Amino acid sequence: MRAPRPTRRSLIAAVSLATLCGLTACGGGDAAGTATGDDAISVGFSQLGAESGWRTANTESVKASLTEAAGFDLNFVDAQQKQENQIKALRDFVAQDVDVIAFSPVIETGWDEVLQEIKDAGIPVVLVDRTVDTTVEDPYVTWIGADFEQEGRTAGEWVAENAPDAKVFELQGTLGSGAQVDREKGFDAVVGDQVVGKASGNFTRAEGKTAVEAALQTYPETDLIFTHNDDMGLGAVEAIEAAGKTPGEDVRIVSVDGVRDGLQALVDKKFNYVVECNPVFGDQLADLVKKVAAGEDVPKETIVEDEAFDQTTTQADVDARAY
Ligand code: GZL
Repeated sequence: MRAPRPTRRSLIAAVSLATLCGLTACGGGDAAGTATGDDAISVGFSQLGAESGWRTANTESVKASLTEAAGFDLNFVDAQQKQENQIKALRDFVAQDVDVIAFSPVIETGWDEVLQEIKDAGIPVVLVDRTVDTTVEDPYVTWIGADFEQEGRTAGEWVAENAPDAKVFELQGTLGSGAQVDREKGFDAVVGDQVVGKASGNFTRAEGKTAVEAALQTYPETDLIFTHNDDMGLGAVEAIEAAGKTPGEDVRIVSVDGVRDGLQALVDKKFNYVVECNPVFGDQLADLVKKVAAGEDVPKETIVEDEAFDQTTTQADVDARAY
């Protein structure tokens, strides 16, 4: 294990400054500012998986922004929703001595050892999307993502307003993930007394369908499902229809994400309300990574703005969606 290198950031800052001088005063490099070879900011990115439309859109946004032309050397690794794969990738990034490590932790806990190893190596961490719960002091420089608890509250407020007598089944995301923990916290704070049962669909369509097939047997009084993401909600639609019921009517559906398929379900009257969780923040991430690599100050957190959609959403709105 190498001793911590407190001057790492100043070293990167010096290299960045030299590169800038090279590009301006000495005519070195590419006039467009494309980093060449050693000047590029090497980024190790551990993406948790490809479990949902949201994740796919997020990955596309990250890859579209952290490009070679923009000055990055991106090593992007998909963990197939397995924490052990993320931990291996993070250790590989340390061995590669990347300039910055970015990752979206599949669950909040279990990162203490590897985060300490990264800290000891003097590599700054940018936390993306999901959150961590760790004993490591000051484990990351900055986090960019959505306010999951507010998303849950917004969904709960719609239910309180539009379905105050509903018997709610809560279809939860990956148990122990920041998105699941905080969406549940926000929703239950508003209408927890209406929740008759909960189960996880692990943020996937197939597991969401399976969970709702069981829920409709266990909680036959269910007439509203709060799903932590659109993909599980679309699985719920299949389960509700298989049970001979009409989604959006017999069993209303309140969802989170706002991917195109989720908004299409709104237009098709199978979803009733969708709280957006915007995955397209690659440009903001790229800006944060550049500043972190240069040792510049960055905010501890950047909240990605969300909105919400009801059944007044039109087909034109859906067709115009970026993701
Ligand atoms: C939210 C993100 C969640 C999405 C799901 O920012 O972490 O993970 O809501 C995805 O679709 O699986």
